[in-house]
Amino acid sequence: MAVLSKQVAVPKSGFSPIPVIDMSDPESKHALVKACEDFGFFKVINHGISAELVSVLEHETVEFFSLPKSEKTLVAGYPFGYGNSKIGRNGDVGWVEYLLMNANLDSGSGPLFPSLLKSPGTFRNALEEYTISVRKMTCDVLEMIIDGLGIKPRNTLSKLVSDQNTDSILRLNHYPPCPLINKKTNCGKNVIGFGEHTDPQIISVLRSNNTSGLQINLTDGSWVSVPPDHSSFFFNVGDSLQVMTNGRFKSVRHRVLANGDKSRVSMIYFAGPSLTQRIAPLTCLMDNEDEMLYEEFTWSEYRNSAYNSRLSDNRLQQFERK
Ligand code: GA4
Repeated sequence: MAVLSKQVAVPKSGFSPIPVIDMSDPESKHALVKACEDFGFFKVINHGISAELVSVLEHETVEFFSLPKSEKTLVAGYPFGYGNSKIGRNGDVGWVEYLLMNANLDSGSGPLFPSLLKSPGTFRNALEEYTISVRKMTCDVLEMIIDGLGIKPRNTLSKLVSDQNTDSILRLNHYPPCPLINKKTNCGKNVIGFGEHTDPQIISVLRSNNTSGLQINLTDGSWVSVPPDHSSFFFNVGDSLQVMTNGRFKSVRHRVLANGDKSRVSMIYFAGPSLTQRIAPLTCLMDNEDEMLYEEFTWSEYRNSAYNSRLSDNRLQQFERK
């Protein structure tokens, strides 16, 4: 029975400050807004995404990363394609290999990343189906946020992500077990899988296997480990949503630490608007006496400036109003 299989919004064991949002409960909208204000981060349960679909995509992802390096590098490229250790083009490195793809299904170009796969196969279908499902869930979450903020229309944010020209990205990450960890020479230091950063887009949606590594930065500057949960999705507020809420929502700094024993596999959907979309505080959220904290910009301007920055840079700083 569906009711019996429903997950309950309580952490399984131990204390974790990560807010848990139950998508089957419309009242979650208040907790959702609070999570975006306090953490810029939350976990979503009862999301309705097929566990079977997720497990097929995870399986295909593991198969892809198991290919010999010579085959994977056939699809290396920038910004989209296979990458190993190097993140972006400004000198950032991490203990990670990845596949970055355009996730705009309406672009008319057919498959997400046509040159990647030799034949239209299970991997491509899983990528497409996963993107469709995650985009739908993202729109539901964004509409719940708008309800929680008490503004109208409901699609104020979701329309940006479902726009025909949405500039969204799908990222598959593989963090192999790192032999440097637990060795005497390492002196117990952390090995960075993916360095600390905020995401430039509106909102990002992460799903991983059950290997730990993800950490978020709290407002007091401390790092908190996010207990992995392969059946849930983790959302983080991006820089663009921080601007659209005039700083009310926090674009959370996060990072991934490498693991000494186990592989971590994650898939992240970065929901971005169209290139021409104007990013500015939503007037319906502003009171008369509120000052705009940011200069307005288009997503294309912000994306260009982000791609010319280093991972850990504070990318919004140059758009702050003096
Ligand atoms: C962070 C969020 C996404 O993973 C990403 C990253 C992008 C990349 O990997 O090429 C960037 C990074 C991300 C922001 C600053 C620049 C660009 C690496 C980097 C050093 C795909 C994105 O959109 O911005």
